[in-house]
Amino acid sequence: MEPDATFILYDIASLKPYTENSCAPNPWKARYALNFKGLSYRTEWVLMTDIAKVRKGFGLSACRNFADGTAFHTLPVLVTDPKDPSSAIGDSFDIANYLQKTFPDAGAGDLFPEQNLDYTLPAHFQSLVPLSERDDDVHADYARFQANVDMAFSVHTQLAAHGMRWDPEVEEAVRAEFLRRIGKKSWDELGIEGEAREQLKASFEATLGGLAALLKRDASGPFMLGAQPSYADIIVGGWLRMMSKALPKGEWEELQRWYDGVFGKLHAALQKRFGEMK
Ligand SMILES: N[C@@H](CCC(=O)N[C@@H](CS)C(=O)NCC(=O)O)C(=O)O
Repeated sequence: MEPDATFILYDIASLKPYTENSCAPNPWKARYALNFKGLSYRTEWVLMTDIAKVRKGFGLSACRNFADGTAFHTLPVLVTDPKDPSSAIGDSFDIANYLQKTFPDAGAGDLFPEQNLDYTLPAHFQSLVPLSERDDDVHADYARFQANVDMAFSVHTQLAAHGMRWDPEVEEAVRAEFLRRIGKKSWDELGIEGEAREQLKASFEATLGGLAALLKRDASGPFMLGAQPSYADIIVGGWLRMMSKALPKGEWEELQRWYDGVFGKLHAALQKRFGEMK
C-alpha cells in the first residue's frame, strides 16, 4: 500500500489475504496497466455485495447488463483524483485509454502499439452478444480483440466456477447471486464434472488456439510483440490470473503447457513485471 498514492484502484475482495487470492480479470487488467505505466496507487478491496453501492457513490452507471436487461454493476473503478469523486473511471478499457493518453511515455511505454490482433472465435461462439458494448473507436482494434478474448474465456468459466473463493462474510450471498444469474438451484449445478468437463476443457484449449498463434508470432516471446508487452497481453493476462487461482491446480498446470507453454510464459512474465499488488 502506498500512503501518498495518486490513484485508487477498486478491486473485488475474494478470500483473505486478498493480495494472494484476488483474481477478477478486469480489475487485474487495470492493475497490470497501472504497473505497466509505473504509477503510484493503492487498492481498495470491495466486497461483492457492495459493488453497486461503490459505483453509485461515484455516480457511475453500470457498463454491463444482465440477460434480463437489469444493471450489472462491476469493478474495476479507478479514481484518478482522490479529492474529486467525479474523476472515477468505471471500465478497465477506459482506464487503459486514460493511462495511455495521460502518461504516453511512462513506464514500459505505449500500451497500444500497432500490431495485428486478428483473433477470431470459433464459428459457434461468434453469434453470442458481447459482454460489454463499446461505441467509441479509440484503439478499436484492441477493443475488438478484447471483446473476442473476453468471450473466449467467459464461455469456459464454468471450469473455474467452484474454484473462486470468497470472504465468509459474503460467501452465501455470492453463491446465491451466481445461482440466480444462471437460473439454477444448487451449487453442484454451477460446476461441471466428468465427461462434460473433459469436453469443455477440450473446447477451451481449441478456442485459445488463435491466441496461441498470436503469442507464437515472435518466437522469442513471451509477449505478442516478443520482448515488448502491450495491452493485448494484459487483456489475456487478466483472464490467466483468474484461471491460475480458480482452476483446479492440475488443470492450471495443463493450461500453462498448452501450445508449447505460451500461456504459462505469458502469465509468468506479466506477474513478474507488472504483478505487484499495491
Ligand atoms: N466492461 C467492464 C466489465 C467489468 C467486469 O465484468 N467486472 C467483473 C469482474 S471481472 C465484476 O465486477 N463482476 C461483479 C459480479 O460478478 O457481481 C470492464 O472492463 O471494466
